[in-house]
Amino acid sequence: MGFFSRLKQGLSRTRVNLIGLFSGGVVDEDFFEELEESLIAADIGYGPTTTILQRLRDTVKLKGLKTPEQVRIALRDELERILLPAQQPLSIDTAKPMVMMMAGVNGAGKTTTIGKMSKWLAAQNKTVLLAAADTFRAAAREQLAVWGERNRIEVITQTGGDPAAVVFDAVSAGKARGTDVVIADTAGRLPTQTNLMEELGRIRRAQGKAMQGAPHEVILVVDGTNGQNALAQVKTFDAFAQLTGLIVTKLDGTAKGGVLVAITAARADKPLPIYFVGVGEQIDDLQPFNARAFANALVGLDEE
Ligand SMILES: Nc1nc2c(ncn2[C@@H]2O[C@H](COP(=O)(O)OP(=O)(O)O)[C@@H](O)[C@H]2O)c(=O)[nH]1
Ligand SMILES: [Mg+2]
Repeated sequence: MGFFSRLKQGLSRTRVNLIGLFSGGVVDEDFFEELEESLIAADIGYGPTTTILQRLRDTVKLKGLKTPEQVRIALRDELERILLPAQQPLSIDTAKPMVMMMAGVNGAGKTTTIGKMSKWLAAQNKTVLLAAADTFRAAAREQLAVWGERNRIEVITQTGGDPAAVVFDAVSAGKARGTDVVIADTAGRLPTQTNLMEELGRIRRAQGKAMQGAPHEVILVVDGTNGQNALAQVKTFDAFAQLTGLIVTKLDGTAKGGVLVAITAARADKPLPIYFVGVGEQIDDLQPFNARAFANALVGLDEE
């Protein structure tokens, strides 16, 4: 199955809601009410939903749209418009090494995503060094080591070490060796765990001590099934670690997808790139985010 079909399948919860709505009938007040409920149920959130509906009503009037199918396309255009600022490619040639730090709650998919990214980078002939700065659990180090082996990439680790020391070593080694990209894995933490959130700042600064300007990217990995909770994660991780981008995982599961719209709408004044989306546990299940493909999948339209 191709990436787009998997994404569409992943977002089936949302689609089922919306598709039922678009399968017939007339565009009347009941239609808009149902659409409102569906958008909120898809994790888009109350504020963005209100804005979307207002603009859709205007478009319906202005263009004289009559059928739900026409509204479906107008909704797709509206979702694409909101999502477009988040479509920005990850540039890896801005520094050498380009240093990337991954953060997020436990189980978000940080380590898996690093594995997938390593393969993606290797495919572009980039050399990669991984820093196992999730020093809390031995299993976490081993998990990263396995991904490293699979991609023939070295992992800098330290048994029971201090995560700040691990990233310092890794960035220094990357600099000395002329590595293209250094990726630091970090332990999962909740926005409410203030000490751990502050530690993230410390890990961040240790990279800057090893190389001026590092880390060049601080990426929050968000579990797409976390719904509106993802908004709180973005806010707190940004406050403590100055995020430069997002990766949203697990869009192949029960995720309702609308959270990407909610996040992007909330950050309209300061757009945060969504570099990649994860659509499975396999190494190829990571793809650059595309606003139009995503909007199409959300409303159940085939790719154009
Ligand atoms: N279905 C699905 N599972 C994923 C995806 N990304 C990660 N996972 C799974 O989520 C679980 C936690 O992932 P892990 O990388 O260990 O999370 P971490 O704690 O943030 O490092 C593992 O079982 C992964 O296989 C994804 O895109 N789709
Ligand atoms: Mg991990």
